[in-house]
Amino acid sequence: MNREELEWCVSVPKVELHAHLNGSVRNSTLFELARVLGDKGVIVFSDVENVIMKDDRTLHEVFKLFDLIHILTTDHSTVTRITKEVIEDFAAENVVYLELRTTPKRNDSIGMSKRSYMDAVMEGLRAVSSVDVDYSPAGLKTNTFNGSTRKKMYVRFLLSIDRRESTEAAMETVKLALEMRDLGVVGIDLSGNPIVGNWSTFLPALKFAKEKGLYITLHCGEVPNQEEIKAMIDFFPHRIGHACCFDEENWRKLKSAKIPVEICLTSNIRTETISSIDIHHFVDLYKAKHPLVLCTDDSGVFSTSLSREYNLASSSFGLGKTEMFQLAEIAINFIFADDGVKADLRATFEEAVKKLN
Ligand code: 6MZ
Repeated sequence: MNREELEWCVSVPKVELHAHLNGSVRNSTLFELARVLGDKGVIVFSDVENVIMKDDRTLHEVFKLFDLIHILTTDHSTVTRITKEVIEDFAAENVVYLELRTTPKRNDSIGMSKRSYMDAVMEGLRAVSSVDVDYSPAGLKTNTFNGSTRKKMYVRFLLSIDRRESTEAAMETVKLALEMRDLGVVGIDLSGNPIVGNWSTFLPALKFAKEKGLYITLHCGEVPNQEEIKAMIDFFPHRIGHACCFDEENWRKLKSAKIPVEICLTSNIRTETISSIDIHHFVDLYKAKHPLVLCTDDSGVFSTSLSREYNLASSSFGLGKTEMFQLAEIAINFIFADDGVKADLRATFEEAVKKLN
């Protein structure tokens, strides 16, 4: 990786639309948490260390890793800590608009409800100190914003439904999202192990969310389940993630529906969902001018960053600086926020282009 090119990618303002909170935790934080639980005898530290350090994982192994990460992170104070760190890490990458997604978790044994989990997330957001964060759709709530000249970042939340969940649990997540709208929750994501669960289980909750005006993004086509892919496109979500294993017919459908695709290059390669970067569907979508946005997915788990994803796209697909800047800027069109936010972001990019040239 060329250092000068990577630094340039860092300096470009960027929009991140597909980042899972627990997949974006720093390795150093995971080790620290594992050490504490190891000392308490809850886990064996060396086992955890080996699992976290492993570089290439199949998609199946990734979900086993998430179960481990959740053991380390799922109490209120840790959720607050990782939220603060993850937002600050994205800010350091020059991400000017972040949609962070997470699965609200209920754990009766520690008195955690989906709501209290999200309250802990919100506390983490309010604790961010390296940048001013605008997190309210009404533009009213910020951490320190007024009159400040510090760097500013927009943060919005998507609540994830895990494919292991029941219809009732999915519905609870949607109701929670509606309750938390003025705290920056803008939509719903469907994620989790793609070989688990059925589309029909989640459809009632997703339909309800859409009717109530929440934005919807779906993990779609991480495995070649063409029937599900077709049903998902017919649902017409506002965006989809991945889109790796489409047959020709579904590919045509996606393109004519013009549903924006969140592309996660490193994640797809590391999990072997796509066998090699030079056959990645980014190229086809990019050439067709299909709406797409580069994203990290799980920057901690896959040891990447948004700048690295841009750098990888540039080196793999031969895109120059003008194309890369345009790619970053065009992502504004696909965010789940109002025209005021979009206009403000466009102004940020206009300023940046003057400095970069
Ligand atoms: C599908 C994924 C994922 O929600 O606990 N998640 N789901 N495909 C992926 N690609 C590799 N990466 C992450 O963050 C972790 C959760 O996000 C989903 C999984 O459900 C995982 O448990 P949160 O913050």
